Amino acid sequence: MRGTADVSNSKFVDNLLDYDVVVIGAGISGLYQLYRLRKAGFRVCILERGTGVGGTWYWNRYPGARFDSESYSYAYSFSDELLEEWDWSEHFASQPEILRYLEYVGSKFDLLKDIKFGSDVRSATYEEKDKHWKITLADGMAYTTRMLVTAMGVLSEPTFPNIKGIDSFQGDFFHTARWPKDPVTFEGKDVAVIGTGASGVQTIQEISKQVRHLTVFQRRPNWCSPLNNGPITSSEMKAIKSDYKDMFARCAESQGGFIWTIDPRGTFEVTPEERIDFWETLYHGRGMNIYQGNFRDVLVDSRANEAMSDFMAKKIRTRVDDPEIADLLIPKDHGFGTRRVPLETGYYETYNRANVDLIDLNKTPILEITPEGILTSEKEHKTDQIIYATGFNAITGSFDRIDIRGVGGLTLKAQWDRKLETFLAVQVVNFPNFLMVMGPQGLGGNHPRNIEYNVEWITSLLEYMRSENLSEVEPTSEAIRFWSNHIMEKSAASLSNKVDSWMTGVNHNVEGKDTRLIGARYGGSVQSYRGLCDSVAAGSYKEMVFS
Ligand code: N01
Repeated sequence: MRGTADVSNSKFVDNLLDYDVVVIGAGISGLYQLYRLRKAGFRVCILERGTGVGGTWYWNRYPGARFDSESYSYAYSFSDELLEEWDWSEHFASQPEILRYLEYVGSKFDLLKDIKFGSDVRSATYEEKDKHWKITLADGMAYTTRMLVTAMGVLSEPTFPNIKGIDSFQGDFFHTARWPKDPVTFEGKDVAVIGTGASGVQTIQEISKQVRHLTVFQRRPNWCSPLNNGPITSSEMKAIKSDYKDMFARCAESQGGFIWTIDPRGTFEVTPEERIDFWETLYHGRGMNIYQGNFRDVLVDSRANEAMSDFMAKKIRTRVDDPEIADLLIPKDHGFGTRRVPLETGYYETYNRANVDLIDLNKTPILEITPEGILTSEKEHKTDQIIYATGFNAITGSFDRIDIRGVGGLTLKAQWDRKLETFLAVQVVNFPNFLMVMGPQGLGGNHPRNIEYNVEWITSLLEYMRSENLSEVEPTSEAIRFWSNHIMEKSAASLSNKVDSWMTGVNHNVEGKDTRLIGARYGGSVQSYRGLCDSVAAGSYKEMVFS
């Protein structure tokens, strides 16, 4: 225990504090965390930087933004009433529909009254003597709270490329993750897009139909696979509703929390004809089945991965008319599924359009952004607008922008710069009463499924502390070591750990993030993660120190 073990006098609820719990972020995580904690009787509020709910789906309102997991599997499951009331219009809902859904959730559960919008949290300091957090906003407002829960998302700090002259551009420019609320007009415009990750792909395929001319600046192509979206008829929605219970159970049993389950067969355990037939079925099936429902060895065995990548390369060649352009769109530096697979609708055919050009930045790198466009080593590409689809300071970026100080004034950034370590992706040593929904070293996969689990686990911990009259919690160093080792074991086999991507913590636009961070995410299955978290709770949290 830290300090005086005056357990008998300490109470979780301290009326001198503004809150029992402050949650940062009103996205899918924060909204549910607020709902749960309020239901459990805690004094809780959300501090949210935006002016509305939605988090990811509030900020990423770029053209073409939509779910690429099935809408019904990627929404909340906690309320039967909500499941019954809400009808999805498409298998993969677009951003406006998703935002409407989250706004509906906010109103239905009367959450808005406890959300302080426009709250840009700049610092959070743990005041050891009083065992509470002091949180300060950009406008100078300050709050005190016993517990601080971050619900800030894994991908919420957008990054612009560090290219010379970026501020000199005189036209309109946008980042996909900071898209304006007012409509942007593309008609009659020459537009440049930098970045070909999942956001770039969705944007490019959408706006290519509207712009006068589109120039795509590609550094590394990704393996994209068809989304195969479609409307949901009322009878389909009825069937989906009647299957919700089983569907969520299937998600909980899958590797990543998706409705797709990895096929137990090995790639070379079937005949070549069966293999191709299977891949054809996946390619023409919906969403992530090709990524999450493929042969068991595709993401862990190089030979299997190469065969799958060859299949995907052939698909690109058949869909893109110009063989040289097709070749540019085929990844050479990584195999299928080792970086996040963007899901597309006519993306490859975009490059058959007369108004679209693809620039290979490996051959002709960008030298600078000029007032009128983008200067590569070959020429200046004049343009009216630039769209940066250049990704995020992922995983730790949302923490880095806040001055978070734990025991002895140590900053979280300094601690994580030395070594990224957490316990169960929820807690950090030296940072008492600090809890994270979907923190670093946590599960990727189907976020809403994992968010709901995380939120419920955190709520149970706080209820336990209240019932035991405990006012402070922190993980032990042994627990942290255990989790780090466990992360390494679980990630060892995955081919994606050998590849640079946001999932391995790499972002060349952010100082200090240019090397792979093995263990930034949990490589085990949903069951394995939940099993461990459940056993910690069942064992009365003996991996933590309380006071
Ligand atoms: O970001 P990214 P994103 N010069 O980091 C390029 C989720 N998501 O926003 O690959 C030139 O993947 C960079 O090039 P390279 C999903 O999990 C979900 O697209 O580093 N180019 C890359 O092409 C996804 O994985 C949905 O060589 C530069 C791109 O910018 C995650 O969000 C939709 C550059 C960044 O790609 C992130 O996706 C969208 C530079 N200086 C996203 N810097 C759903 O549908 C960067 N790039 C749910």
